[in-house]
Amino acid sequence: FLSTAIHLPAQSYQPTPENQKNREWFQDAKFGLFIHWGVYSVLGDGEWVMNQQQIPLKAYEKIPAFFNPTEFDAKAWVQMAKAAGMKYITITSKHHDGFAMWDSKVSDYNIVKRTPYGKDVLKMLADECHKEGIKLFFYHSQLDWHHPDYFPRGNTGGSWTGRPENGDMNKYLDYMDAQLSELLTGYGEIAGIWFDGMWDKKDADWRLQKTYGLIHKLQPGALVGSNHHRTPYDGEDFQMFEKDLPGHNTTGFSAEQTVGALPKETCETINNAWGFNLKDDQHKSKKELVQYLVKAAGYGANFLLNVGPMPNGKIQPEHIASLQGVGQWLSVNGETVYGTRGGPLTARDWGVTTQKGNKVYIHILDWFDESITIPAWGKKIKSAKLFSDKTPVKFLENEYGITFRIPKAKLDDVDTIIEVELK
Ligand code: FHN
Repeated sequence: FLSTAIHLPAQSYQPTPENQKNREWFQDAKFGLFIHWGVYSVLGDGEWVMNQQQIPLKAYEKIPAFFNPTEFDAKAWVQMAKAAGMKYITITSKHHDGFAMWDSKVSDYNIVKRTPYGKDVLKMLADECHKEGIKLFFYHSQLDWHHPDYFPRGNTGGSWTGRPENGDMNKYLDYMDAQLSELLTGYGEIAGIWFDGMWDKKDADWRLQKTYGLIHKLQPGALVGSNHHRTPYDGEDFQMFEKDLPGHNTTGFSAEQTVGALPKETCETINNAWGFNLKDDQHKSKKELVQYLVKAAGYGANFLLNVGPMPNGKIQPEHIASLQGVGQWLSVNGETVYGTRGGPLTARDWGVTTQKGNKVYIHILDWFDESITIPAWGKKIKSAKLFSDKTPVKFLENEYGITFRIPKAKLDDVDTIIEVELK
């Protein structure tokens, strides 16, 4: 996975006005639902199960026959996302196992042809999203453990796979482009394509310009992003930081800073796994989720929060409950997150700032004292109050910074928000 390569892209791509408008929408939206769902869910051991349990291709191909998500209800998923305060959904159209979750015409290795369920879940979800004003992105894996021409396979190959040991990358990329064309022509407006997996073959020619050009030709407004852990390539519309606040690089991935300030997104999962994992009970608390969202906003990034639905099509009840908790918090405090941009102060140990017009929201996430002094940011303050109940907050500006005084009883364990109006 590791890559430290820095490349200087030739910036020839010019986003259309429609695309630029969508970039603004994206940055305002702040919160999205990430969904890892595929035939791997049947085994309840995450989306890497084929690789981690070393299941040969021929054996893995038997799994779709057991995938019958009769409880899948697109409406329930979309309502859950809305109740959580999420503005978009990013779902796995195809993960690394190569299985298409839609009615692909260029491969019968898909949900309609190979499962007893036999229905196109992406179509159902797209229709419901469009009806409900939720935007839909497709996560699409470039790495493919099924297509015979995907070779060599970097650190994910091996003789146990039972796959051919050679292949024509161009043929594979033609296939990938054909599948992307299906997704961008048969499912109405698509908000964007979220790529993942080119880290598997770092030195291959991925023909990115051809693929990105195709996407922008078919849907000029669609935002292209890729989880390649590198500086963005020409033709990308947003930058991803997997499991990392922008620039933090805590997971060992190279999260280089943006060249040319693209909108940013960070993704994290609600427990430890991306795809459904029976043994995973490391569920994040409402507080952790809210604070991650707020921190991301302070960094000017969206938060894409993942759930891995069960093979029956339902989402784990404990995840629904935490999402509802975040939604309740946002229904009260959303004004300090949605439509904001990263605030005038970069992140601090105690929290972050967000900004909208002449208002700055100081989010105190980790602080226990009655007064807090923060660095001044060059603009004079007109007024300060607690966002929660509008109680005026006393403040003092001097050469050491700005000191705010908040009665102890008003400190909120999740987020104490001071709303500051600038002069
Ligand atoms: O390998 C994948 C993983 O399964 C999952 O999809 C995450 C989501 O960001 N991305 C990958 C690794 O970078």
